[in-house]
Amino acid sequence: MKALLLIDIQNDFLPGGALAVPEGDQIIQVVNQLQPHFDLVIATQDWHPILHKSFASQHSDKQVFETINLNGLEQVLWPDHCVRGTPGAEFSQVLETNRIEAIFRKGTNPEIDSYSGFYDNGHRKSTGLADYLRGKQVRQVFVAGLAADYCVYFSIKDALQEGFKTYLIEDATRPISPEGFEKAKADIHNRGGKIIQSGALL
Ligand code: VGL
Ligand code: ZN
Repeated sequence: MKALLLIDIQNDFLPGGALAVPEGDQIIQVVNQLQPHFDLVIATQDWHPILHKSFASQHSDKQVFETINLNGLEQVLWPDHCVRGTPGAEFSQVLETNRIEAIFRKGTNPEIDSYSGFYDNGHRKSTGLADYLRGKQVRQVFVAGLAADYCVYFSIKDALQEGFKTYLIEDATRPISPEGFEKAKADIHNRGGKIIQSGALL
C-alpha cells in the first residue's frame, strides 16, 4: 500500500498567511492531481493553542525567527500561526479534501513544538500516525506539503526511522529557506529517502 501524506497545507503557510512559505500556493494543483493515484491520502494540520511557546509573542524580550531553548530543545520562535479554530489553521480552499481519510493534528501541547506528523520535536509523544499507517498495511509513504525544510523534512525523517520506504515529492513542496532545504534534501538522501518529481507518479 502506498500513502500520500499531505503536510500542513493550511492558510497560514500560504501567501498572505501569518507564516507564508514563498510559492506555497503553487503546490496545491500538483497535490490535487496526485491524490487519485494513491490508495490512501492522509493529511496533517499544525494545530496550536493560542499561547503556544513556539510563538515569539509568548516571550517578552524575543523577536520572530530568534532561537531559544524551550524545555531543553532548540526552538525557532515563529509568528503566531495555525491557532486551532482560526481561518489560518484551515486547509486551503483550493486543496481537494474529499479523498483525505484521516487528519492528524500536531503542535497541540503549548510546551513543545511538533514539526513532524509522527512525533513532537522531543520524540516524547506519538501522534499514532505510524501505527495507523502500519494498520493499513502501508509500506511506502510519499510526502508533500509545507514547509519543505521544517514539517515536511521532520516527517520524512520520522517516516524513515519508522521503517517506511519514504519519498519526497520535490515539486509538491516549498521551503521557508532554500539553503535549509538543500541541507534537508542531502540528509534525506543520506538516510535512505528518495527524492522524486510528481511526473513519476502521474
Ligand atoms: C511549520 C514552522 C512552525 C511547518 C510549522 O509546517 O513547516 N513550520 N510550525
Ligand atoms: Zn507551528
